[in-house]
Amino acid sequence: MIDRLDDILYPPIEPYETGELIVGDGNRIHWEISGNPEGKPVVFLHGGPGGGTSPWHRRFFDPERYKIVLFDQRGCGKSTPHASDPAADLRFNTTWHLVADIELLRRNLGITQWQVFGGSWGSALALAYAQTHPDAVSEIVLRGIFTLRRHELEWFYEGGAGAVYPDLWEDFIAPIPVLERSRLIEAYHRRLTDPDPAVHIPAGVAWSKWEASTLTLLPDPSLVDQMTDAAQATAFARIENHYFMHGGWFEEGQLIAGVGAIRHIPAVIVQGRFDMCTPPMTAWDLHRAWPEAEFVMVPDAAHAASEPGIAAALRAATDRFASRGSEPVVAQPVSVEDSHDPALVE
Ligand code: STX
Repeated sequence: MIDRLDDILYPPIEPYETGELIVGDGNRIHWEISGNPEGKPVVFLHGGPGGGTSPWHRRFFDPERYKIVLFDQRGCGKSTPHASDPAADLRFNTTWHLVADIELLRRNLGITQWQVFGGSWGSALALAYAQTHPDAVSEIVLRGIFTLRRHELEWFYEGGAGAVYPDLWEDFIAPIPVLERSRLIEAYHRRLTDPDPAVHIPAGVAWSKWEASTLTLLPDPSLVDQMTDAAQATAFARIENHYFMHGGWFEEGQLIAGVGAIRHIPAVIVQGRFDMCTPPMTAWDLHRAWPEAEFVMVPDAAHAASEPGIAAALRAATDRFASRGSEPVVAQPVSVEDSHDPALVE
């Protein structure tokens, strides 16, 4: 599927620098930088949570014009401890830990302001980060909008999307006894936290397979294979389920209610019409609350960033923003004589 993107995205590149950020609570965050060291900074926020970054994620950005930062959020990808390890403690893995990690990474890399690019869970994290640290954000590019409201979680994990994929839904509920099926996120939580691999691995694989098989408009066996590898699937399912058990540690509707803090930041919202994972209702609600952000509904796409129409819209957004200068927001000393602002004179 990704080879089909060769005409849409930038060519593959390698990072020029990588590192591990020690963020506390025993966690180490793996990060990398590619593109132009003098370019406009952008941070890529991956999905899931628990999905990790992939080399092709660098390809949404012009490597001549962007300094491209990718990192794996707590517990996944190359970050440690990996959540597939039953000893990994998820208590220190919450949205607000990740928001703090992003800010620590920005400061450690000596970046004043960066573009924030995130899809799916990455869109929720981008909104949470930008609303907490608006001065650190130059532009926002979002796709497949997900804000973890109760009805969004219920749509995908408690039955809604099963109306479109009844065959795959049967496989998703198969590990859960009939009497527990009225609360599937909780039933999965019990299995994913069970120390016995004979319990948590099949649960992790079934959870991840449901997601992997429903993200694209047309089946993508390579995505399903990659996401159902036992360690990857266990970590992904454990982290996602942990976040969803807690509603992402958001007040219901918090991310959409909070757009007032970021309305002044240039932004693009890209949404696939046939997104079964995060259906367009949420992108629409965000668009209504934030009409200043450019809104792009892709008519022939589902959820994944690898959907050709979505990838093209994302690249168009980053290309357009590449020519915006990143204005330093460091406060300049102002002397009283220079100032014509009466508030500063008094
Ligand atoms: N989870 C949606 C999400 O963020 C509810 C997501 N789903 N799969 C992915 O992300 C990857 C393809 C990045 C693994």
